[in-house]
Amino acid sequence: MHKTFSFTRLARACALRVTLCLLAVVCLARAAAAEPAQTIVNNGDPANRVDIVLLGDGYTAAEMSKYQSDIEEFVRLMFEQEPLKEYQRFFNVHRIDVVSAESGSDHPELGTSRNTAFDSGYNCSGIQRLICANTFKVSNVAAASLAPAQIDLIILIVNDPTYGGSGGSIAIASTNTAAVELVLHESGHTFGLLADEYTESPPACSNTSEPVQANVTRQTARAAIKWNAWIDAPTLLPTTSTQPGLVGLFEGARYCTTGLYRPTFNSKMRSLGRPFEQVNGEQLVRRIYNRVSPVDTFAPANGSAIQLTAGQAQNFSVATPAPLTHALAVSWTVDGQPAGNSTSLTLAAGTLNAGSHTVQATVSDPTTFVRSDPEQLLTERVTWSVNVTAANPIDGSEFFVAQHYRDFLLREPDADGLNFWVQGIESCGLNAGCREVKRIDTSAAFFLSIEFQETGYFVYKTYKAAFGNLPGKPVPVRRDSFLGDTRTIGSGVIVNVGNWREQLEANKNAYALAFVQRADFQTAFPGSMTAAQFVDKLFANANVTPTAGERDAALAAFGSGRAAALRSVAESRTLHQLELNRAFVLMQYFGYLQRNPDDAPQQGLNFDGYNFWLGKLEEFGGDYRRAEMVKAFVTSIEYRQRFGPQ
Ligand SMILES: [Ca+2]
Ligand SMILES: [Ca+2]
Ligand SMILES: [Zn+2]
Repeated sequence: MHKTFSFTRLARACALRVTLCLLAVVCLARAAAAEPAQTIVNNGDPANRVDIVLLGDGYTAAEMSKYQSDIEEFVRLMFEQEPLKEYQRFFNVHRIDVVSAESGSDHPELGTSRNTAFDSGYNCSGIQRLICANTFKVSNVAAASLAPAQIDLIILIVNDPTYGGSGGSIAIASTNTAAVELVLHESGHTFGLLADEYTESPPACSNTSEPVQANVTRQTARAAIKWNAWIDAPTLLPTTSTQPGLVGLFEGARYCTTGLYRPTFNSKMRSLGRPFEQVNGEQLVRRIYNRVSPVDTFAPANGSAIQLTAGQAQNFSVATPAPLTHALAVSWTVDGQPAGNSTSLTLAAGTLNAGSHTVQATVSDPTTFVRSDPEQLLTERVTWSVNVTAANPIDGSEFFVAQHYRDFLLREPDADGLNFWVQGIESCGLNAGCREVKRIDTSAAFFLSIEFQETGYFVYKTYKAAFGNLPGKPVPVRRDSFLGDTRTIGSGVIVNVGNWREQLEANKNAYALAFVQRADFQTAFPGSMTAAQFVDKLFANANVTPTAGERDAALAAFGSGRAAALRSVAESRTLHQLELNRAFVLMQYFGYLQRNPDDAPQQGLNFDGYNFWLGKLEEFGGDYRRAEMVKAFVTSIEYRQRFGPQ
């Protein structure tokens, strides 16, 4: 039940607050003793809640149970109204039990007085319904009985059913239930920093500058009105409608009949018994968030960077206060990428590259009570920095890629190339499946690269043509020979850098020239051989039936010398295709495992492993992905143990 009271009485009650404060300051009170205190509504840590403190005046020892039920009824009525209803869990309520010698309150207008704890009395300054009390004593008792964080708003309940009360730093209300309205209106001033919306003065009208309060303006242009977000396009400005709850621009506010405007035709800041309405409600929610962070707690506690090793998982969480009918929104990012919307996030460090990462939780209130939040009071961010150390450095993208340059191209990476391949893997973000595929493709790309095909594979094919497979083995070259020769050919060559083609060509020519002068080559290919004998023996060693064009090309090259003919055969298309899968498998051993296929730890020191993978690769037509060959090598214990614990 609410009554509507005259504007004049409200105006004078508000104006008198100033006088009451001055009186309080000059009253020197003795240090108050602590009184029994009860937390009757506990919604969380007072550090992040608005704490209302209620005290009573004029309650005798015999009336303490009435006091308790009066307080409960007062709190119930207070939180019946929006936006306090929706945000009631953002408040704690504490009751301090102070016993008065006598029951009731002073009524000077009736000539009655009572001996009470806080000296309350009606007819303050000659206004019958204005109740004053020793507010200095009230705040001293509160300060002595509760912790500072538990005291955000103080309300004194006077044990007298006659309607009355007052505002100010401490709100005062009688037990008349209509007094709740007065306290809510006064809290609109003290807590919500809202202006009166009525026109009666005193105080004197002042409309020459823009008011600071959220609910009064002198602006009439739609875009300049501070509550513009609430005004529907069809609403005419200034607004003359009397429709309740319609937001517009209503002339007459803050003691002025003209020149200042209010958001609605009527509201609790204009007359008691009305709702706060949208614009005042929005401001009250912002003011609640001015005291209450959208983040109650978060874990891990922020401090120095969180240290993780690859493979470890770390849980992050935030706890938020809970409005009555909706939840706060949580969104997570990892390195700026969306990572979830629940109140917790499990970060699997295995999906992160070694190095620094940022995890952030953004908590905000999507409430329809607030349309404008310029200070971002309804949003809070928590940021963690996470430092991931690869348990095995090969799990780090940069290390992994750089190692491929060393293992397959036998050189340190160039910056552009390294960056290209690392970015390729990192573009997967946290997607573990994507990262695995990219790592495998990146790895295979080194075998398939022009640089490797023109150096390492050229060496392989040269050996194959010159001598065929090694005696009793399915491969033509041992790793130590291969490495030395590949270094020679690759010397000074970085594909796409400088005159790499000319350098490569010169290296290959020099290599072939030196190769045909080797003693073992000269023994196998006596100088007396004709061009046809020479060329046919090379193709035969390679187990290749050349096309007519390939044989003609090799014979023609012989005219320039035996080295040119060797190159011609080694680089023939048929030989290239025939040996590709075999060389691919052999290079897995040379590059990843740094050994020959039949070296320890190969069981039996044979080519069973090599033959197995060659069979797989051929079964899948050379598709290393479906054969899962590269994957098997890069995830093998033997490979990983080269770099760290597996
Ligand atoms: Ca508090
Ligand atoms: Ca008294
Ligand atoms: Zn007021």
